[in-house]
Amino acid sequence: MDRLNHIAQQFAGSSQISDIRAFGSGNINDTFLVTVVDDAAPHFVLQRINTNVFVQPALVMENMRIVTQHVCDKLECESAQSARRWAIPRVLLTTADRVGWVEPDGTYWRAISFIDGSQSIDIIQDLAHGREVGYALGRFHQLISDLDPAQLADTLVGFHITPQYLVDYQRVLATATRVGGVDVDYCLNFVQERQEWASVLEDAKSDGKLPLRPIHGDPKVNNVMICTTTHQAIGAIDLDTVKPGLIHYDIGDCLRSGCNPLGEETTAWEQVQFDTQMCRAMLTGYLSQAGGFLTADDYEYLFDAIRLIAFELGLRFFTDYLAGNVYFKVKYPQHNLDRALVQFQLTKSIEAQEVEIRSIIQDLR
Ligand code: GN1
Ligand code: MG
Repeated sequence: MDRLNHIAQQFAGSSQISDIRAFGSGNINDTFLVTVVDDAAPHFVLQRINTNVFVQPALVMENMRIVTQHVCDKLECESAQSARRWAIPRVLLTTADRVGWVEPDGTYWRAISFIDGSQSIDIIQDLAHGREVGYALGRFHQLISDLDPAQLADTLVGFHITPQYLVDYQRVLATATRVGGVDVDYCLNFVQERQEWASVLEDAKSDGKLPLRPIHGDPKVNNVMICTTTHQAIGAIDLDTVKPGLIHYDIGDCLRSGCNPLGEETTAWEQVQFDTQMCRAMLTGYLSQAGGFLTADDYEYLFDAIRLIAFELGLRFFTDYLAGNVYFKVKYPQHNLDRALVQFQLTKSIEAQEVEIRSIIQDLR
């Protein structure tokens, strides 16, 4: 705790720290909420960046700076017309004016502001919450839609490139020792049956149908901050994965997270279903903001995006299980296998409801 206190103090400046506690449910970084004696900004978020995943944390911070600056400038111009509050976390500097703090053991720490009066919710609550989460992604995309993606570094090479995850999977599988058992066999078959189709978005990208744009990268339900009084979405957090990509990764990720009412951590995987009513609510919220810049091709690939990102996350969890849990944090040895089963069941449910999901997309166009 002394050490944590010492690290937090680098970002707290002259404010006195009154509390530090573990915060959120991230699978990669370690996150803490720091409370300080300061009426104007009583909290901030302190994070240890997992440098096994983000090998160049300084570039992550640089992307974050570019995006937050762009959004702040735009919000300032818009503030007269916009009735709704929208906030973006600010990068806090150390007392030496740096964006990060490196400990003697090499760990990399950074701090960002906490959006006051808001909360992060892990599991979707109701249709109104779904619409807000969709709205938040649309608002975020709209705010960065005029930012040149070439300004952003690729801080996580291969992120959301499904064919690359398949290559990694085959490599891990070739030497895996954890093969065997009903669940593993099920997952092996599940992946096998979908290998051919898994390049659908990357093929559309190569064919020039889907352009690279700046994306969030991880717009799951709990990365949308909800106002504690109005219950409206007031910001998108976790900007580590902001980089050039396909907005389809984001849309797929947001929906696979929000349209699974049991949540991604459930152990009742056989009961997992994709909720199409929620899908309609989330897309309605999304398109209210982003509809203006989606092309006909963008719409054409929405269904595939929803199906693919659920499948891809299942594949990533399964691969990590086979590799011995080296990427995602786990609470028990089978955790990543259970998570994979959830995402594969969700994929199956999306596939079974293809006609309905496509007609929702058609309706909202
Ligand atoms: C990871 O760390 P967290 O929870 O914000 C992962 C996402 C997954 C998510 C699943 C950089 O995000 O891609 O969708 O877990 N982030 C990275 O919960 O791999
Ligand atoms: Mg994240």
